[in-house]
Amino acid sequence: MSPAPVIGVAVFLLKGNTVLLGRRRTSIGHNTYALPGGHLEFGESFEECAAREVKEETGLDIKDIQLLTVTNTLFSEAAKPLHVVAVIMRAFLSDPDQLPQNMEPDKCHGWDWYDWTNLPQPLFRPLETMLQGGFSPFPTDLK
Ligand code: 8DG
Ligand code: MG
Ligand code: MG
Repeated sequence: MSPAPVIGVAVFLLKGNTVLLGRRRTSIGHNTYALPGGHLEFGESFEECAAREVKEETGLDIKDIQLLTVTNTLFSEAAKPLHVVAVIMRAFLSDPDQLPQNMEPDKCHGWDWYDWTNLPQPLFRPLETMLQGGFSPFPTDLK
């Protein structure tokens, strides 16, 4: 029997016209640039999961956490095929001077801010698909 779809939560952490991305060191999407995020735990709200995963992975504290959209991705080519519905959130730094740290170096090569008009390649496939569809995480008053 196929495994059930899982629920991910990923966060567009915005700073000016940049977003925080990290290059993955994981079987799914190895070496691609992805948002911080992880899997929803039992009983968590999307906002709680976003804040927890960003803190666990980058050490950063975030505020103004909002739901943006969802993605639906099948990684059928993976050694263990995965179907993930990712809840995509937006947030901002609680303290604009706080610097990202690579808290899980076994899972990520490191975090950095990337200009929205000059994103690194290759992007994690769910992210690439969103952007190809014209998605922007920026509030209209910041565009
Ligand atoms: P956890 O054990 O800490 O809960 O999970 P993780 O190791 O941090 O999980 P992850 O692979 O970073 O991400 C969670 C799920 O969300 C995973 O199945 C893939 C999916 N996902 C997307 N888009 C993105 C994205 O841009 N960033 C991240 N981190 N995950 C994403 O569909
Ligand atoms: Mg995680
Ligand atoms: Mg993660």
